[in-house]
Amino acid sequence: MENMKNIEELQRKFQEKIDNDIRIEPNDWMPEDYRQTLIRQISQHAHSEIVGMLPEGNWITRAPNLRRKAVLLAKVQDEAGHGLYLYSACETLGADREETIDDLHSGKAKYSSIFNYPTLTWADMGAIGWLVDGAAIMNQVPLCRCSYGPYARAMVRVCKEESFHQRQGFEIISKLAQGTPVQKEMAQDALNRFWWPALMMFGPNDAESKHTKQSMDWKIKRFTNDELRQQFVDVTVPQAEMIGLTVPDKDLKFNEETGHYEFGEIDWTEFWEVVKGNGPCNHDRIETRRAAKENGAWVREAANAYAAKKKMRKTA
Ligand code: BYC
Repeated sequence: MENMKNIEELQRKFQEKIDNDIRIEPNDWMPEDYRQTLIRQISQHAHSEIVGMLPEGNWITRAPNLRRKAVLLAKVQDEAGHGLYLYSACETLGADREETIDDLHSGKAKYSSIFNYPTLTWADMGAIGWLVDGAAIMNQVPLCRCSYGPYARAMVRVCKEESFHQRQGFEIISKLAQGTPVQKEMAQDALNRFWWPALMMFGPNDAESKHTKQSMDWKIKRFTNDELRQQFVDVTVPQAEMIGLTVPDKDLKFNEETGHYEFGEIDWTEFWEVVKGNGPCNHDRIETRRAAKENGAWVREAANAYAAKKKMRKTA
């Protein structure tokens, strides 16, 4: 009885903090479901950053000039950094980093569907920066106000870097769109292939999203999947028009009354197939990550041996 009362009191204090927009910190009491929801979302987010290095990493050796190569290299390194902050944020909730990564490698854990599409041409580097990082910013800026402190703070830096990424992508795609007819065709083809997968990044429709309601109540999510998707479309369509590219959606039209673009139906069958592991690159992405872990085993062993030796010397 005493224990029940205690939990009710903790629950009340937790809710009071949420209601007053006071951050929940790692040592604060939190409901187990809140903790598990955060571990799920933050670890999936971390995996997305890490797997997200692969499609662009594929073009580092083939960037068209030194400047482009240096910028792309820096961007891919930033994604690695984002993954590491996020794994750390996840550890503050009591998750074991190695187990989390093993879940990715065994196919148990999800990561963003977008990274299961191939990068076929240099224009895809433009499309990814512009659309994928653009969608990531739209989703992540509100996460800077997430109720869990370490996640919210990690997002502040991540968003600053993502906006540089978005701009570098937009610069690549707009240069190509203003280039030779072949370059313009390449830019249009990249937009055609990445437009719909970028819209899918925001997750299922609100009616199908099983976590949104609870995550909004806990102020983990501040907007629904459909609200963010709409914001992204509203911002991105005029950018495409400005650089002379056509968004591949015959149903796209601006509604003067609502002030929003109406857009066509997303192919949800394709989305769920990719999420289930049946996208064009799912197998390849996971195999690459697994191989990276195996090939790096000697580095971890050497680092551990060095740390142990240092400790022994200190205690001797
Ligand atoms: N792909 O109830 P829902 C980046 C899953 S950017 C795969 O709406 P929630 C980067 C969802 O996990 C990308 N799975 O869930 C950019 C759930 O499955 P579980 C990463 C998806 O959590 C450039 C189920 O579907 N960004 O990193 O309320 C370069 C039902 O969905 C997807 C983030 O992770 C998807 N697109 O909302 C490099 C942002 N969508 O867990 C890197 C943080 C949904 O029940 N995450 N699912 O098995 C979020 O904001 C939210 O988790 C989501 C989904 C909006 C993604």
